Amino acid sequence: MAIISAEELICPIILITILLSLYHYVLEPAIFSPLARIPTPHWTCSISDAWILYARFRSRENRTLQAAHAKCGQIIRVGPRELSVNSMEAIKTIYQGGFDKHSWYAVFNNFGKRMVSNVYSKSYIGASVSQAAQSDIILNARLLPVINASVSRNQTPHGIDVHSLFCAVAMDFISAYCFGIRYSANFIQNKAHREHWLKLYATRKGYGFFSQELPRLSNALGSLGLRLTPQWVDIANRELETWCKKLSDAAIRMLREEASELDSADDPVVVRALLAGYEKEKIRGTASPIHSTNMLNPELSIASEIFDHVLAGQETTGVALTYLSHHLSQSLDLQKELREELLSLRPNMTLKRGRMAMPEPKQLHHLPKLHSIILETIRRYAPAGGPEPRVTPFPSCRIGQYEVPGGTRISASAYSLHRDEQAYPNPEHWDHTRWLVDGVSSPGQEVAGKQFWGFSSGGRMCLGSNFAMHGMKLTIAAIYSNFTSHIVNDKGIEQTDMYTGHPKSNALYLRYERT
Ligand code: HEM
Ligand SMILES: *[C@@H]1O[C@H](CO)[C@@H](O)[C@H](O)[C@H]1NC(C)=O
Ligand SMILES: *[C@@H]1O[C@H](CO)[C@@H](O)[C@H](O)[C@H]1NC(C)=O
Ligand SMILES: CC(=O)N[C@H]1CO[C@H](CO)[C@@H](O)[C@@H]1O
Ligand SMILES: CC(=O)N[C@H]1CO[C@H](CO)[C@@H](O)[C@@H]1O
Repeated sequence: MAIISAEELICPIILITILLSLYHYVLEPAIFSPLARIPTPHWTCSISDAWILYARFRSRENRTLQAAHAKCGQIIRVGPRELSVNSMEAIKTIYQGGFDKHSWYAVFNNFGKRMVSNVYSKSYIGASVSQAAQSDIILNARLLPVINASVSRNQTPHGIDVHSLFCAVAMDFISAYCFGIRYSANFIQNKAHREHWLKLYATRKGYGFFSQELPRLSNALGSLGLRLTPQWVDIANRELETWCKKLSDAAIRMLREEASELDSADDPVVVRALLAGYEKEKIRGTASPIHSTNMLNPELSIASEIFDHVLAGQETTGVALTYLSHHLSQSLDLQKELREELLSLRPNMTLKRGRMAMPEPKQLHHLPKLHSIILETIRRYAPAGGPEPRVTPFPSCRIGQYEVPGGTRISASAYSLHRDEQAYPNPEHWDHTRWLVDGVSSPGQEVAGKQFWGFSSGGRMCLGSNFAMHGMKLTIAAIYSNFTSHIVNDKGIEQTDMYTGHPKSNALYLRYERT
């Protein structure tokens, strides 16, 4: 029997390894994979993620993808195992079809989402006495006095930074609904705390790239002691989480100790729903493995679920209110039209001896102009406009004319959908009349008729869409029933190309005037 030398053995192994790698990394993805039939915006896309990662790293993803769709069609391949789509038909398959969220969303927890979706429904919010009482306090006792004071002090050479103020309004609304007004953030009045919080938030936000796009590389380097994300990002994260946990624990304690005698504004609606959800699972003993780890520490699970709501609901809503005010401030005629509509509320929201009446939600949601300017703002400046990645199910599925294997990352983005020329002629132009048919918009019908996707769609769409719409309508109605706004300084108002696109300057300075 011939003895094989080490050399003779190693050579074929190397050769086989090279051939297998060539097949696995080049031939299979570029030629044999079913994905090979799908157009690519760049020749490297079928064998490498470099093209799309580079766009992401440079924060140019939205415009890059939009241009790619314009060039190559509605379904394109942007990486060896990644597609981007830009049609309502594909969206129906993917999002309404319940494809799983990609692990990219690891930043979110969402174990308890199904326990609280009820309290975020439109009918629940509209009927909630607690929400109404909280809105009354936030608008009457916090927001309007701040705006009114900016008028009186005539501190107008600089105006007031409404972007920061609107992020505060959003935080106050969401934290009051979660924790009750007593433990809500009072960012509207407490400017120093607000600015500190927003700074921590901005710190954490800029550093998602490595952990989200290259988790394995990040972890591998991390175990060698090399960090791709600076330590102060972790420190900022810990501080934000600790802040949220403290408020959440306080709300839980309040519920346990004073449950029966709580004021309606103090009721922590979301905490209450989550607590009840965990109690129910404990009794039924039906907890899944994920949930049973949560059961061991429900306080921590509740805080971390709510942390998602706070992070997802604050800047998005703030951005929408900022761009909306920016457009209104450019047209006194539009402000006048809107005010006329607002004055039709019964009772109306004008200030009487320093207070205004709160509107009935039903009436508020039937104001076509108010509805249309909000929709148009979210269309043109989708606050969460970036791709929403999902994963195709195994073994495969059909997207358009293509058979797509399971495990493929696939996304659509509001940024591109909202710029489809067919659905929205002259898409860069902000024009609320797109949503008015014969002067009447049909709240609730917009999704069927148009490519509106600002809150995504399907089972994993935005949890807080109704809450956001409600809060934004109340805020705009309260302000424009009583004040007129003018731009003082809008330098840097252009939106950044990020998952949550905000004004480049992170600011907008307006001056308010009593009407
Ligand atoms: C104008 C304001 C807002 C916009 C434009 C917006 C938009 C979005 C979008 C596009 C998504 C991604 C959905 C997907 O991946 O398919 C999302 C997710 C989410 N949003 Fe909002 N959002 C807003 C306000 C809020 C508010 C006020 C809350 C408060 C509860 C909230 C809570 C969430 C949560 C928890 C998720 C994750 C849902 C899940 O993973 O199942 N959002 N939002
Ligand atoms: C608004 O309501 C007040 C009562 O709160 C009323 O006096 C006033 O006339 C109303 N304004 C308009 C324009 O309807
Ligand atoms: C607005 O400011 C004026 C003083 O300039 C004050 O008399 C009035 O009570 C204030 N209204 C509110 C709602 O704060
Ligand atoms: C304080 C204040 O600005 N009040 C105004 C509220 O709005 C009505 C009409 O829109 C004015 O008449 C009030 O002066
Ligand atoms: C969120 C968003 O719209 N970001 C950017 C997308 O690309 C356009 C066009 O290049 C930019 O102007 C936006 O700021």
